[in-house]
Amino acid sequence: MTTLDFNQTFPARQILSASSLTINLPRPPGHFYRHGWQSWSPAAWTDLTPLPVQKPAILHPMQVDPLYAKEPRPHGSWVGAVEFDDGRILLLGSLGLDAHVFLEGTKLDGRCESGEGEWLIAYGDERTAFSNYAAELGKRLGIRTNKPAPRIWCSWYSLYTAIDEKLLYQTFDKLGDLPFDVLQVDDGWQVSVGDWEANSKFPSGMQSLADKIKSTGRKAGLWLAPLIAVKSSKLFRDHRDWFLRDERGRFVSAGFNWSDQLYALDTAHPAALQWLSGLMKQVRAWGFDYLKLDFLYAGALPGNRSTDISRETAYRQGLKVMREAMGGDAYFLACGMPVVPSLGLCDAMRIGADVSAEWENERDSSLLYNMAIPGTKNAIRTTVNRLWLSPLVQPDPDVAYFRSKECSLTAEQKLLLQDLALVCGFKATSDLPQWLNAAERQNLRLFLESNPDIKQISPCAFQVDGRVVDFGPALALPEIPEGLNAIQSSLMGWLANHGWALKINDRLEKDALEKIKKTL
Ligand code: 9PG
Repeated sequence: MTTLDFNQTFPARQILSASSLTINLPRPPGHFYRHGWQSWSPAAWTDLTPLPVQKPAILHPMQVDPLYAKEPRPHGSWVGAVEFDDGRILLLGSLGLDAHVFLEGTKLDGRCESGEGEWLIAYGDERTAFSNYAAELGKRLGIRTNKPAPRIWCSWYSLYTAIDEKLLYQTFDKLGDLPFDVLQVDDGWQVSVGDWEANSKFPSGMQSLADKIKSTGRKAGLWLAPLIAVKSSKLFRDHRDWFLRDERGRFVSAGFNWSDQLYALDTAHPAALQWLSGLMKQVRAWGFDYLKLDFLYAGALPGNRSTDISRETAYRQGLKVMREAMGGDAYFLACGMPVVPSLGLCDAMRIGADVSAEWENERDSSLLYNMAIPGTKNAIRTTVNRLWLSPLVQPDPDVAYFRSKECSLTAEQKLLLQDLALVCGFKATSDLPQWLNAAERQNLRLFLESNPDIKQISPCAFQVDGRVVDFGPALALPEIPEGLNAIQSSLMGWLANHGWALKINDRLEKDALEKIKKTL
């Protein structure tokens, strides 16, 4: 246990080793930088007002670090920072895999979950402090590859799981000569979550799908969620012993999605690791060179593992095995991944929540107080607050929208998202060519061809070819529900915490999607 008293003469950076570290502040700070655990978990500067616990609890393992989901103190995974009246910040950042930072009154506390670890304490202006932190993380975990980010068309944000071979082939043809480097098939091709084989909507199989994409002159991309499975999958039925359990022997929940309960692979289990390696080799052999590996947080959930290593170490071991098996020449985008333990092993990282064709959903953001759930405002807020990761890994802000069909984003909101893609240097869309009018298709082409000059002017404002783009106004937090809204919020939280309610919601979304699909 190490204790320090903060004073104005603190060095710009110092590194210490400690299992727990407390910095006494002279008075409570104005703001705290919260850093969420995985891609979708919110990252934001907040004041010190306690925030409501995000709802529904059934999604905690899938959206935040479940160990800290109900933490009443301001909290950050690996890193936290406080801002003083003069605008300077004090950052406390772990250089290990398993630490958390809390603010309790005037104490900034860092805690390792197991054993001792190194810490960086940085004091000064925000951009310098975070860039010092990134540099130290990079020295220990590795920095970004020099592979340029490909320009991607991804099937998710238009067709969702309603993809099939015929529709995708048609879409690939209609993309014509739009300058994409990768056509990426997202969720919906697999037999089941856990069984990574082509389902009946892809009768020609996965190799043909990759061949079709390659015949258009692009690389083939594929989405998989290798660290989770549903109970009905063959993987789960055949290998129950590969799945993570709690101290009472019950399977650990990895959240709820696809109208089903999710379970987590134990990446400390040698046979599970071997299976992961085989899966990556299989996908490469089909011809996919761009892999979006998703729901990766599951590998780092708390539980009893088959060998006695920390959850983050077990996760990193699983990720290493997959990286080695896919080969260094594959482009690896990590998604839904715990941030720090993934550094140095992937080419790109999704650093925010999913976007959606809607700016903000009142029910989700305010009533459920859920900043991890898909929504463009949630995505922008977290991504902008994680841009300090850029020197370490290619940031993925998720797709941009150009269409007006099936999209309620205003022109300004679409432009903000496009500008964020330019700032990140990662360009992707899911817009169906069938949905774009001539002007929108031309905008998309110009976006894909552009190579703007980007200059950062403050933590959340940039010059893009001389034009000022300020993300600041988009970073506000949702309103905390009060009075009648608080009652409605409790009710909604209770309802959304039930599998049957989520299933009804999924059914309604699926029906709406089928209707849309019929118009294509
Ligand atoms: C496929 C999708 C897409 C997408 C991924 C991921 O918190 N949530 O409820 C939540 C659900 C789904 C989700 C993200 C968050 O989407 O980010 O790009 O690949 O899976 O199922």
